[in-house]
Amino acid sequence: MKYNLFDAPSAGASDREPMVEGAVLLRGKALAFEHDLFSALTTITERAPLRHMITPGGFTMSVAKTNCGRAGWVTHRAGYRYEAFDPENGRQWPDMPTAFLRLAREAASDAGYPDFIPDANRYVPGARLTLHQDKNERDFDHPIVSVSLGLPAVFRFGGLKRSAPVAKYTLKHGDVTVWGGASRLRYHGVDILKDGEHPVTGSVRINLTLRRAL
Ligand code: MD6
Ligand code: FE
Repeated sequence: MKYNLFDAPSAGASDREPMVEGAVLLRGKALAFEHDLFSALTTITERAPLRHMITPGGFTMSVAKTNCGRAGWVTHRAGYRYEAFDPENGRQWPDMPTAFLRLAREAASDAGYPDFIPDANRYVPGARLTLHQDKNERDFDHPIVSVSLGLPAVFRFGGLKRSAPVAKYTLKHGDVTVWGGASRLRYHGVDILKDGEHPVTGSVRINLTLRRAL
């Protein structure tokens, strides 16, 4: 097909990078929400501090996590699960902030998943995440919306088997990835974070993973 001015992607559309069927990378999508996201994060971590969870196998996770919303992801001797209460203090997780809800909904809808309402999230300064599937949620019809803030990280996006080849994407401050549909159970991970200094977050990367858990 002949390419002309009228087929050229608009400024907005060019910020949308398809990854594989069902998955897109929305560059800079979170920037408009930056201020509200960070003030909400402060409120959450005051009530539910970041902590290094212990895996069922007895290892301390290099990533520090916390949760908000009705369902918080926790590790447990028997595995991983979502729970309404913070095991550290027995209180409910802090409410899901409106800014998280709005961003999750907008990003999911940009990616072709309308009416997405997240009810759990966790966020993680530093460290690395080995290749894994997000599969502790009840219903895989809902996509995962993942927001990157602060230092850049190399995100690996693989296939439905751990051994499948992976594509690598450098995720920067404000980038949002959405994966659902045919890509919902793809293996993914984050390489060891390189040292650096970001004007907004300092020496860390923060990731908000917004999902419908229940
Ligand atoms: C990321 N995060 O940090 C990708 N998955 O860009 C994840 O894959 C992830 O942060 C499950 C739970 C928390 C996460
Ligand atoms: Fe994940």
